[in-house]
Amino acid sequence: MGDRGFLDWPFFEDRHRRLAEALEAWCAANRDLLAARPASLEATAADALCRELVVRLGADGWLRHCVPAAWGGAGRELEVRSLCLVRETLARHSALADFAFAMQGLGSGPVSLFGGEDLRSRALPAVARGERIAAFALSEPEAGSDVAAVATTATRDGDGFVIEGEKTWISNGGIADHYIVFARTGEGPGHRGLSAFLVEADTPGLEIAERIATMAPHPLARLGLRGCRVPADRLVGEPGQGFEVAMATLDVFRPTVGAAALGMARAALDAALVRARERRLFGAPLGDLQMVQAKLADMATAIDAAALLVYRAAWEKDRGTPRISREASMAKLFATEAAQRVIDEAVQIWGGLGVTLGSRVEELYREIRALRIYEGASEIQRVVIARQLLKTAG
Ligand code: COS
Repeated sequence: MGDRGFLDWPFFEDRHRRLAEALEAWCAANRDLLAARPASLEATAADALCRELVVRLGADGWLRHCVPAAWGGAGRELEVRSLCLVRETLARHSALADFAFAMQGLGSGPVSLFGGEDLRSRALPAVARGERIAAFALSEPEAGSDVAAVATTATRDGDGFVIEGEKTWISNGGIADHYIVFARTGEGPGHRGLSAFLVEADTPGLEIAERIATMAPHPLARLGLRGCRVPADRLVGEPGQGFEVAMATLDVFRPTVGAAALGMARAALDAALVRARERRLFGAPLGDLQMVQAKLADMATAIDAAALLVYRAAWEKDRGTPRISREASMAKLFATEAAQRVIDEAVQIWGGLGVTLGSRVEELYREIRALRIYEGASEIQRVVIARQLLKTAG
């Protein structure tokens, strides 16, 4: 199971340790579900498994960590340490289980953080039970990293809004029951003129224009929004508050991406240690070679450093710091980049078997890659960190 010593760190309380232990036991009891993989690299290959994971994670109470207690959740507020522990643990066993969990959080986070009472009651309890699949629709063909450039429009029309535009690389696209859509409402220029809406998947005018296949299959799509009419009560937050809704949601969820990377890196180190002890080379275990020892030492050090940054960011948010953009960006940047290197070294230690399709480290090698891109590419995290440094230095 690898090193669990980090749970003794002062970032955690006993309830976090109990959570990690209980989820580990659940993972052991659900080994077959977590070992299941999509049958192919087709764009829709992961849909059925993803749906099943949402149902099971919901039925067994894990999705309660994605919403606040007043709407069927576990904690009074979204608790970043719990989100991180769940993502780290699930990702160590199954990237798709982690994905299914994470999207319930990201795709409902704007409603938890900014939604009115009615919207929260409409969406959150069902998300927590795994009866409503959630999605976060921010990126567009010409606006992924530059959120202020969102071109999709939402125009006032009577007592509602009409949305026109296109969204792409939308996780859970094709299987979601609702999408949190960010669109331009024009209260001001650039980032000052965006708003967020909860759009039900069956709203006329919302179409799945294309399903997108990736190197590590999960449900993903391009959406068309053509004359898509939504009532005004589906606004998440105030008109013109959309940029802040997106950024504040990402502040909560970026550390959790780091946590997922951490889980995958731990899985890779565990696999590398098995190989280093069992494989014999030049008449001795592979792990007797100093070059292999150096790799293992660097992998373990990177994992601890990533864990410190991830749980520092989570703890900082949980103790009430309103903006943790710098800490969240550092956690995501470092943990995802480190995990990529750790997994690459695990592939190297496994040699030919490491690149053989279907081996655990080959799978991790494909699965980690997107984490350096989604929810803000590594380059964007560096922008956030550097801007804050320059601002505070001034
Ligand atoms: N919480 C609340 N407000 C925030 C915020 C946060 N975390 N981050 C920024 N803001 C506010 C700023 O304070 C600023 O407010 P004022 O207008 O009052 O000054 C405003 O939002 C604009 O901020 P900024 O000037 O930093 O905006 P930019 O347009 O320069 O964009 C980046 C900043 C690039 C960091 C942002 O667009 C970003 O994070 N991009 C990546 C998005 C992403 O993750 N995409 C992937 C899609 S989701 S899978």
